[in-house]
Amino acid sequence: MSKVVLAICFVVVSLNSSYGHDGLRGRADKHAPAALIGDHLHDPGEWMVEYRYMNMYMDGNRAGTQRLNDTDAVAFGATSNPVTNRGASPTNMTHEMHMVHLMRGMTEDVTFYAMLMLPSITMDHIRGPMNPAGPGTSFTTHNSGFGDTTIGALLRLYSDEDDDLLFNLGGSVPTGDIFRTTSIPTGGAVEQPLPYPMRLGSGTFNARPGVTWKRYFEFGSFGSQLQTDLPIGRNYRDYSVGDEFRLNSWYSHLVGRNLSTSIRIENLWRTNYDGADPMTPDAVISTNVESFRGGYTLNLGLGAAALVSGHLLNVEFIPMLHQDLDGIQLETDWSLVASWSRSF
Ligand SMILES: [Cu+2]
Repeated sequence: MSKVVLAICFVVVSLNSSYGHDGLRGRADKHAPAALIGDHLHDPGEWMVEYRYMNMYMDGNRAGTQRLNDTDAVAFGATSNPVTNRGASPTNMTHEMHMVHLMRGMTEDVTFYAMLMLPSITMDHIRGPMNPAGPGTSFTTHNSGFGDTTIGALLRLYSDEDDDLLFNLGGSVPTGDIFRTTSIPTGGAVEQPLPYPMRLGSGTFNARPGVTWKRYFEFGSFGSQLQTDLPIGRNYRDYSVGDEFRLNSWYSHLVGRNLSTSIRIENLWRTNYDGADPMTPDAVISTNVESFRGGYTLNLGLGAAALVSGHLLNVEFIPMLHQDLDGIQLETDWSLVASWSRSF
């Protein structure tokens, strides 16, 4: 009799400790919606390779919650504190990012990961009243190359049959360039450094701790994640980018075992920059102003994921619902994230 009880206990314990590919964690909803990372572990010895593409589109300026057209954006800078947009105002921006994401399960409870970023940033502008190349004309600047590299470990805090609670011990390494110059804005008259949002990295080591909770049901899964991005100290240009806090909640609904759809709400808070790059005067353009970087954004995410013979395809469209920005900044209209991944 006691042997039977022992055998049953053994089976129950074995089932409970296999949080790997089978059962609830091997379906189309095994990863969070496409824009998120740090939500899942891998089995010991298992690798994951992912290619991910993001396109964020920003059109028009916003001061607080109020939208401003291009001429109003230039006019706003004449009386703002500090005065800005005398040289130019941004009018829209396309921020693309190619990402290569590697994960490897080290133990049952620890997965290492690294992510290489290749941003490609294009910004359109209108020239302001003090620009030697003539007010009211337009120009475009572009920057691309390596961004900052994300590395970290995901640690299991708690799991049972249908719950996972993970801690993200993550950070970033300043591999992205933060000081390139251009003479395009002034029509060749003056060489100036690219303003803050045109730069490829933060220039600092950043701590990126986060925590994720996921719960699996027969019909889908629910997840919630707090993720941060916190620069440590200042970079060699004597500034640091803002702190970032992202609070996400999502629900993924299984259409079949290999197909799911998701809905997500993201709260994003950013603080303003600290310090100042001495080569980026506030009066020239609003994207040079350290106190015009913070704000709050509420995003919606509408996603789908499909498992096709071991390949996971994950896509998400992210319209902005509400934005309240410090000073004047380009508003975010929408983002699109798509990824392919495979574990082996
Ligand atoms: Cu993975």
